[in-house]
Amino acid sequence: MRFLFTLKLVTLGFFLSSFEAIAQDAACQLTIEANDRMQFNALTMEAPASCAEITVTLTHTGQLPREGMGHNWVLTAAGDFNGVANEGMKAGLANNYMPVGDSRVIAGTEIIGGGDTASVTFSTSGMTAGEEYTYFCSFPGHWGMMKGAFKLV
Ligand SMILES: [Cu+2]
Repeated sequence: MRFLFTLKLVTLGFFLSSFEAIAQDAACQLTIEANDRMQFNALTMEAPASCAEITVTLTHTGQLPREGMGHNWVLTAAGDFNGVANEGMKAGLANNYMPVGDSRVIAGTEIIGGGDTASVTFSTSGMTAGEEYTYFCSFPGHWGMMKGAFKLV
């Protein structure tokens, strides 16, 4: 009888912890949209600091092609944003307007056009909870409007 009871508790604990793991996993999956009016649909994004990895999925809800109204989602430390944005412009569309091999780029998706989706998964190991990071679209001229604050909370 006692054995059965213990077994049930262990089973319950197992289910609870797998439920927590699933909930935790879902909280580490973020989505954001960009449109033909050069806008993201969110000015801030956050994820739990307990996420070892975060996946961000960007959907371009517009119709314009990537050459004219392409968007991506790039993450840097707030202080690195300007430099990365400017150097990204020189890197060109072939490099998704991101400086190649630049360690200041924490994460970045490819540039997509209307109707497309892109995602990126990155490790949070070098990031600090509570610190402000900047996400932006590195397509030339877009980051004035298309940027926001990212935090691990
Ligand atoms: Cu853009």
